[in-house]
Amino acid sequence: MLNQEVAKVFEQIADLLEIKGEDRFRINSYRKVARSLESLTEDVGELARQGALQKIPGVGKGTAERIEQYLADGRISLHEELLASLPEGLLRLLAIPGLGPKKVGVLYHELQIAGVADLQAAIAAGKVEALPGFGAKSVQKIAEGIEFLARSAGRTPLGIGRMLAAGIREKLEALPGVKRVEMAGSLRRGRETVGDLDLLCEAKDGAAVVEAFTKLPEATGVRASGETKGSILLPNPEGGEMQVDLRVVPGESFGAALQYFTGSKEHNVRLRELAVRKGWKLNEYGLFDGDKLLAGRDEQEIYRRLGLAYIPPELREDRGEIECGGKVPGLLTIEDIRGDLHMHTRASDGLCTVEEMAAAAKARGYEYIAITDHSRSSVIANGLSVDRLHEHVAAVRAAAKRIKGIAVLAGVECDILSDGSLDYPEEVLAELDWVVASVHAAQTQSRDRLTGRTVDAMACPYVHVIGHPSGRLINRREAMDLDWERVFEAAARTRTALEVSGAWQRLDLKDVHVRQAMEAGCWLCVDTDAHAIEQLDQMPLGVQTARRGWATADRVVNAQSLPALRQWLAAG
Ligand code: DGT
Ligand code: CA
Ligand code: CA
Ligand code: ZN
Repeated sequence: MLNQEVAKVFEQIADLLEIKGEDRFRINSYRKVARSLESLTEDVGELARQGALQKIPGVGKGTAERIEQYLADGRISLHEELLASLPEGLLRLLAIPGLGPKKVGVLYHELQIAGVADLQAAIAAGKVEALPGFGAKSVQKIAEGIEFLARSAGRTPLGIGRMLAAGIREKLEALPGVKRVEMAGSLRRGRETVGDLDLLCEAKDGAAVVEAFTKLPEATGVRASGETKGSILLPNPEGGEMQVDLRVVPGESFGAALQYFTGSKEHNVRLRELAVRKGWKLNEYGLFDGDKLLAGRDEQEIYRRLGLAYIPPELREDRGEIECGGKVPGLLTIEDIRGDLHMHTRASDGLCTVEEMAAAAKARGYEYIAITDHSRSSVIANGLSVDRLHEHVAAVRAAAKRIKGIAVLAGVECDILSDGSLDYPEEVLAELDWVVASVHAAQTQSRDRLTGRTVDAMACPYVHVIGHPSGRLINRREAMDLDWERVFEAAARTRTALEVSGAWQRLDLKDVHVRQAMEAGCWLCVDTDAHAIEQLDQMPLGVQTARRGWATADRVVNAQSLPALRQWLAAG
């Protein structure tokens, strides 16, 4: 479906019109179309074929023609005209947290600012502060936003990296003579962002594989091409290009190469030291005693010969995994996951029905799910009033009775309001099977207030888990400034689980916070926050993040059987 793609173009048209200072009505009409397309469940292409585009809320004759143009040519003239009429750098300004199209327009018209460098110079010269609608505080935020962007520059969220790598991997696997293809590097370790994509291929004729690799139609450039390695560039949906490194090795050294190219560099340094201490040598071809190959075909064998248990890729960061001999008993695996306890339906901002979500979860082998739509204060997410919540809960319970083979818990994702109170009274929350409490607004309060809000929410006996506890969006929005020690202490004391969201934009808690939460004795809940059935497949991202924080299955609520989960709930 092209729905999201077309929605993005309309969103950008609205942004560009707003930068130009066009009238509000026109800007809003394009934004409305973008919103409708985002939440549309039918395929926009299908609607166009039926001549039914004008059924989409906000779409009139002119807009329908623009959508048709996009479907036919992959472009919209108005969009291209707007892009051509403004400096390219203005769009990059929009990515800065704290800067919207309206402010970008003011910067452009008043100070002729056309890109990030201009903006930095103008801030340094004190010119931005003096503009109407800016002020010292908002300029400070913008300056921090620029720094934040610079720090994340060049790294891409893991979820996007995995998607791109999976596409290339599939094509390589189909080539003649290719035995297998594995992901390596930060991608395999499950780091939250990746700098490039590393793939390793087993084949005899390296040159032929590399040649086919460099000729892939999606490659927009070739960085290197040789007998055993090649490097290409792919268009990155996050902007710019993404480098993919491929190495081709024979079977007898595949395990050694996989170990070497998985990294991390720091982990590998420690491993080589262990080898040297035994008088051996470790490199990408194998583990050697003089000329004698001790291990090379099999990655596990390398760890075994070095006197270690097999160290899972997620732990290979030199964060103590070597010291403990590679043993983390009970480390969470994807097979441990029994259910998904955070997802949305059409009742709020999801795209599917309760039945569709339940059937999809059942197909994924789950024992249970919780339906957790938004609460009333999340207005843009179509949050539920108390009356609508009651109706929805009745509908979820009725659906749960009809659907066999999976338990469906009636839950909610309840906003933690700016004063630390919850978006529903306690007696309403008490009726639900499962309550996720999340901060969705006022995320820039002081550390003390933000921490207090989260801690207050955990004190409510009907709150089972804190959703995306840090509120960060990878490469987009910084985490809230929380006193994590206080958060973990309260979570452990009140037995409130902390979410490890597998949603690719979030991965929240992040790995190091998972580790601290584990040390503090907290419970975790690894879930997906799915807004559509395909997003249930983000669970491995959450599991990898939890593993990077050394999470064990015995402390993950949704790694418990349904009876054990019910006991956990009953224990209060
Ligand atoms: P990234 O791409 O920045 O997200 O991080 P990585 O870990 O994927 O790093 P990358 O792509 O530069 O290299 C992949 C792995 O290959 C790395 O984790 C360890 C190994 N490697 C690469 N270059 C070196 C090196 O110069 N020395 C050592 N010991 N290992 C290296
Ligand atoms: Ca890499
Ligand atoms: Ca690389
Ligand atoms: Zn949610």
